[in-house]
Amino acid sequence: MGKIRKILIANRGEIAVRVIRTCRELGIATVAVYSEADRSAPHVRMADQAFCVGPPPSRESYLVQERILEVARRSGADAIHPGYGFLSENASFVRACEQAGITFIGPPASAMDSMGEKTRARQNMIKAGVPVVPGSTEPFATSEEARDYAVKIGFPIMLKAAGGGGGKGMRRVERLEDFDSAWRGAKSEALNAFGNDAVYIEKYLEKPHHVEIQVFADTHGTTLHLNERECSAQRRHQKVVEETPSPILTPELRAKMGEVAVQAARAVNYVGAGTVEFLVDVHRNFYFLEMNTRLQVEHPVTEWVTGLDLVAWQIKVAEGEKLPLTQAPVPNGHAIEVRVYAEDPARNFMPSPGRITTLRVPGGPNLRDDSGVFTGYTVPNFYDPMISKLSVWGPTREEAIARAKRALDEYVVKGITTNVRYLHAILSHAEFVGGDYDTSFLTRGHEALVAQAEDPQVSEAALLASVVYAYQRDQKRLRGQPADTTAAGEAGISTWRRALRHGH
Ligand code: MV4
Repeated sequence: MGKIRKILIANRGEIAVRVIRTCRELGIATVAVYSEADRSAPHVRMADQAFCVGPPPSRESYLVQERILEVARRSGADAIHPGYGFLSENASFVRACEQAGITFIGPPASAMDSMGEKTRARQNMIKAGVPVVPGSTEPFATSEEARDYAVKIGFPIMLKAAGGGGGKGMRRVERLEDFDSAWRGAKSEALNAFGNDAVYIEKYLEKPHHVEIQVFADTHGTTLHLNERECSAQRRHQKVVEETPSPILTPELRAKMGEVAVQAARAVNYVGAGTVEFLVDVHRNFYFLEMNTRLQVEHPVTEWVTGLDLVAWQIKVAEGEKLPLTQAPVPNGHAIEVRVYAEDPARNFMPSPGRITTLRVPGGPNLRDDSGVFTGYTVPNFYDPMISKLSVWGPTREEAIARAKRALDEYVVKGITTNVRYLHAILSHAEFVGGDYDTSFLTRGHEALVAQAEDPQVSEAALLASVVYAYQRDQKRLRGQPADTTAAGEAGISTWRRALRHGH
């Protein structure tokens, strides 16, 4: 507690840059850590000091607690901001910081313990009166017991790893005949991913929405929520597009879910920024899924509609300040974030690391580019290939979608392949535009979205036809005659004008 003067950012990429920016605004000095693959990374250039913490693999650098703490001590940092991923939800790291007398900017270790394991979290939430997906609260000792329980609650069911999240060790089981092989599969995958083969059972929810509530708590007894984020546009359990408000929430449901999320946070004595994830079913029942005890990737959309700097408030709460509000703010307008990845949608989203030879990022009003790259930068292949987050604000959802599409059109990235066109295709898809898209949207829409993401192939004949069309149209206009335009003709023109802008 007390004023923080120097923060070590135990992360890389766009989130390290994001945290450094706020520190600079608050007059707080910054210390970057980096692996040998990140010597020329933007966060290293932006921080006041930077220290190498090891070779490229994160297990040998960003994840080595002792190295990070040693840099904190050596540089005189009085606090550590963990970002997301890496050590951000590691309770033993929080305890090590405490022992070293360094403030961990995040919740107490005890809150992480309460939420870390899924079966424990479910038990704690039931005690707190928070609705959880119907199912067991303990892992099963034998496949026989598990099978009996599945029969009791009825198929389809979901086998889930108690130790983890993110879809690993998860199996949907439709019929009794499939149970035993699914059980073995879930167990071995769980053991592999989390070193823990404990598996429990939930009732399977059909086509749920993923809606999460941002919560915030200070050390003076205020715990509030900052509304929701709709995160149903996911691919293989990776979020691709996030927005707020959720198009499917009514003010009543928002208030109810917000209240329950605050209850969840209070039950574990939460402090700082956290997120309570819910599944919302077709009847708009909602169920606790898990709590993320960190700042999330998609926090900018919440910042857009609340006007708050969440990183600034994480720091101020860690300094012992009181939150500036005591109740959930009414969301102002609409915000959308898309995640720009160095990956190739046409090649099954294979990562596409390499040197960025040209980079032009979108600009203009109510638009934010949280980026961790620059022209000439080489995207290393050791880490998550997300290179930037584009987020926009608009008074309405419609305007926000139009702005996001306009912004994506302005991107020029050469040297590597990105998912920019794929993102544009999502924002143009009728189901997304309609607003009621569930977690199966990107799987169901896969073919169409990937096809649309292909660079338009302009044949020479089509190009010539389009030029003739444009010439005749413009000649008529110049003579003051009405030009009889056609939709196909106009579309042809925008196709090659767009190709020209992008330097094809
Ligand atoms: C579920 C579910 C349906 N029923 N649980 C996927 C990741 C993990 N965090 C929870 N997940 C799911 N759990 C029950 N009982 C469907 C999913 C799910 C999903 C959830 C959120 C976002 C995207 C998803 C995509 C597929 C499945």
